[in-house]
Amino acid sequence: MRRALAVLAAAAAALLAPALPAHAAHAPQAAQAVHAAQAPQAAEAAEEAEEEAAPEPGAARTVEVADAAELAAALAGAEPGDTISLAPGEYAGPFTATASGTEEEPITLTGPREAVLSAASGYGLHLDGADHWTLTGFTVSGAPKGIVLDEADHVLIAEVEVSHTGTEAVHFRSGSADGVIRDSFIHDTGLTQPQYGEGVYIGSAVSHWGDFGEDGGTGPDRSDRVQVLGNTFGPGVAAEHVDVKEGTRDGVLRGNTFVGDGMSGENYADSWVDVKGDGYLIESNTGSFGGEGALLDGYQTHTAVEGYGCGNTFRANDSDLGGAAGYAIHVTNQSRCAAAPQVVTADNTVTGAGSGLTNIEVTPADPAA
Ligand SMILES: [Ca+2]
Ligand SMILES: [Ca+2]
Repeated sequence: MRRALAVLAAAAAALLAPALPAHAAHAPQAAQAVHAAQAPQAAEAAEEAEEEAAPEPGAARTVEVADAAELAAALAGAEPGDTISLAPGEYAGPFTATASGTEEEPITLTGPREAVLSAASGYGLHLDGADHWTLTGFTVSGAPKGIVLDEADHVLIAEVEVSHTGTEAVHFRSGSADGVIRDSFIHDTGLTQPQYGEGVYIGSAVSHWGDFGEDGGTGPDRSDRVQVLGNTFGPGVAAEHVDVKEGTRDGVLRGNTFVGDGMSGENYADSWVDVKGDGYLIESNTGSFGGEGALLDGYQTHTAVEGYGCGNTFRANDSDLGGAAGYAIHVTNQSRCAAAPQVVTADNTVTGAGSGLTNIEVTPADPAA
């Protein structure tokens, strides 16, 4: 309603606008009179009306939706503090949100696992410039891409299930910083393009910085400080479970479970995690492999762009490579990281790896950690 009024007001303003400069130029007295009439009582009244229109703290709305049209309308009309609540059922998308919440009043989209978003084309759910959202509980299944964030900061994704995607399941892109995905279940990805079937994709490859990078595409995609916590990946994740792209930094991967069966091996996708960003902490994750697929190593680090892919720390990860030929933690670029070497501490464990724990010197575990 408010949106419709705003559109009408904008249309009216557009119609009147051409007349205003002439009016003001040729009738200074009239303009002055209008100004005098409006101030100060009218201005005060307008201010009061504005205050009344703003949602009161604690008076947040809950919008119940039960079909695709209602969900699309709720997303389009979302305001800070809203909770959009999905009933169990099928929601055929694609769906997009562009409104932002605030730090104090995020916008929440929530539902049970039996609320299933899908899309024949595009993304199951696209947060496009939509900051401060919380996504909880529901499922995205059967979409070319699952959940995609562009320029969407401070988004929390919790306890969702994402599966049966054509390419990647969840993508933090176009400088979508300070996001968290936790306690979620991601499996059966890359059904149409296994080489791009990542579980969680952080940032963009250098070949896509032109589309998604900072400074008009001349710099990296700074989807920084993303935290991936306590999720279960696989089986059936066709590319890396977490692909950390060059130019991103300071994220955390902690407490995740990686089940490597179903990895395609295409486009070098042959490890649970691939780290090409900087300053990541990869800690207390558990990985396994039952022999179905192309897993080579558990974790790999790479320098995809000179100067990136360094200063990452691997701590207390347990890796069962199920007879795969590689390392639990394969640091391929230590010689290019003299200023900020990768660190692999002695409390990482490995079984079933043809080459052992790691190819670099292990650092004593911090007894305080
Ligand atoms: Ca990849
Ligand atoms: Ca690889």
